[in-house]
Amino acid sequence: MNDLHTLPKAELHLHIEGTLEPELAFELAAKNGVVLPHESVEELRRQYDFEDLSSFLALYYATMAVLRDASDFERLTRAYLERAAAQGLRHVDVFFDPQAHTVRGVALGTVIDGIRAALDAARAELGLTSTLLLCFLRDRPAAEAGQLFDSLGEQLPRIDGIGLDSAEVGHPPALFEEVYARARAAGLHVVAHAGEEAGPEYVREALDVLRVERVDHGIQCLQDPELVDRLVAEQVPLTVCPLSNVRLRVVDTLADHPVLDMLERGLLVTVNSDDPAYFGGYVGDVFQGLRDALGLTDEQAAALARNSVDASFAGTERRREIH
Ligand code: ES4
Ligand code: ZN
Repeated sequence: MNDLHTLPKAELHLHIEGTLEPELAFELAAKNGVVLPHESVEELRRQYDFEDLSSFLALYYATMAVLRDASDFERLTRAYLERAAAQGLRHVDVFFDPQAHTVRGVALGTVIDGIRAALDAARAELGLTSTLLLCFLRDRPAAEAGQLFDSLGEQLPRIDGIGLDSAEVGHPPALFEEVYARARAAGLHVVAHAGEEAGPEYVREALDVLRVERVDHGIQCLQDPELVDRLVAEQVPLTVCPLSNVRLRVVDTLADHPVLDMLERGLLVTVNSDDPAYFGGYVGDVFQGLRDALGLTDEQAAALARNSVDASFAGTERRREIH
């Protein structure tokens, strides 16, 4: 059997703030004089028993309050990249949530300086390439997303694309049509979360209105056979996150997860960790979990790894190099 941790692969759905392990959270809280509403690392970990997406998001936004200066973002990102490289990751498209930091007084430049420093170092030291994707929070006003995009200025060339995340139901993709059009006109990559908790109509809107290149999650497409046919025909990459789906109770158990059926059905599926510090594992652990729970074969593992590289924003040359 193949060693899943050495299979060359890419990660396409990873929120850098979701890589904040409790140990680092407490260390940064002490450094920055931030009080976490938990007694200890163990008590914080005990909170990781989520009901749904919004119960997770509440803890995710509260805990990231320990991130204050550029060195905090750099440490966070470095720690993730080291784990990623150790599990066979050769490229990663990294999401970050600027509004979750600017609303608490941390400047956008500070956030990007820290993350970028770590991404650049990983390229040189670990041979791990990356892109940086700015996510708009869909449960905040679309006008705020537009203002954020306008305010990018000298930061614009430091990002590679945009995404859309946070609480999905009631915040459909079409609300963000204008800012997506501007991002596309600026030559940025465009992706969006759709079909995680909300239905197939959100996936259609992301494709037709936002004109995304990939759909993040997308698993609710399975409710709509016509949409599945379209996603197969157009080979739209889906960044599926099996451990996330189980922890947020979108799917009952890993053994019930449809990801391998989706692969066999001809969908361009990739597997990803989403928020690995919160959901029980990094990408290598996701592959291992699928082997243990669903009997992932070597051929399926190779197909998922190949898809992840093909659907990444690594660029033609780099994709060829990784294969
Ligand atoms: C997220 Cl799992 C998930 N879904 C939507 N938005 C998010 N932000 C961070 N993790
Ligand atoms: Zn996500």
